[in-house]
Amino acid sequence: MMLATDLQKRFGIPDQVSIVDLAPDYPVININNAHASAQVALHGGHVMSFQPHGHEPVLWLSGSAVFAEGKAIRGGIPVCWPWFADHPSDASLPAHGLVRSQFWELQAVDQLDDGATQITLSIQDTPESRTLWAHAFKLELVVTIADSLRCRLRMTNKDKVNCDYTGALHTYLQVGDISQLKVSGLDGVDYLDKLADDKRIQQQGDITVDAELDRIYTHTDAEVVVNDTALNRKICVQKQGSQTTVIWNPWLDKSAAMTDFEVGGYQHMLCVEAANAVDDIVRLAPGETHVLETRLSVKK
Ligand code: TA6
Repeated sequence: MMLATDLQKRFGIPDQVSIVDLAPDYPVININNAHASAQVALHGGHVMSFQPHGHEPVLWLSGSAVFAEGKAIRGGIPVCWPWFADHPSDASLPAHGLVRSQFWELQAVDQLDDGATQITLSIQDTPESRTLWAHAFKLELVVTIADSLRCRLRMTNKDKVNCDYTGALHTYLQVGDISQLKVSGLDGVDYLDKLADDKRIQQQGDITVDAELDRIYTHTDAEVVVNDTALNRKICVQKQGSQTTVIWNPWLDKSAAMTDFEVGGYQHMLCVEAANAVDDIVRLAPGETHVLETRLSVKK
């Protein structure tokens, strides 16, 4: 992987994009354009923060997050791939796949005509990755920072055989107060309750959160609106290439058991994840691509 100093020389844009080491050999891209500020780590292809000018941060990032190779960053938008949650048949493999805990390559930094900044990162198979997932692949993440945040995860099957995978853009939204939250857009949609042996339940009305909540909403491409009453704003989460939406808050006990989850952080976050999971499995023939996209915007 290139050093931050070399990345800065090649990709830096004065007054808009700089690349520095957040920790030794741990480069991050700092973006500040006319619309917003953001930070993206090469580790995990991980959007860590996004804040449109004049708004509160949109993404939650744990104050106890660990910035070290092999450890997924707690918060922001982890890229879960090529499996969502636990590996379907081998519990010894890491949860949420391989790529959120590996360094990606920075491919491009572009200024767009409307003043947005577009970052392209990629990762592909290695001899090591093929021992854990026996396919040749190329993943590209294109992050567009404007007054909204758009993340497009493009998977290309570089293998000679079909490949099946699941995954998610595991977005941690920042909210003023979880107990004053209403989430709309999933009324009438069935979900699997991960806290009740995957019992299938139909959502009635808005979602409110007053305890641990871990739900996989299926067969839905709906926009989700998080009514963040405490901050007097609405966060809109749109998606493409996904029929599954995951809503998660670990609440007190589950978050206290995670050393990288800052104490009390559960009161200020909610995961709203654009996913391909459960029976929403992506099957690609050799050379085929699939794009999973999430787009975040804020309204006062
Ligand atoms: O997306 C929800 C979930 O699958 C939860 O079950 C919980 O495990 C969460 O992801 C976080 O997983 P992680 O491996 O990042 O601690």
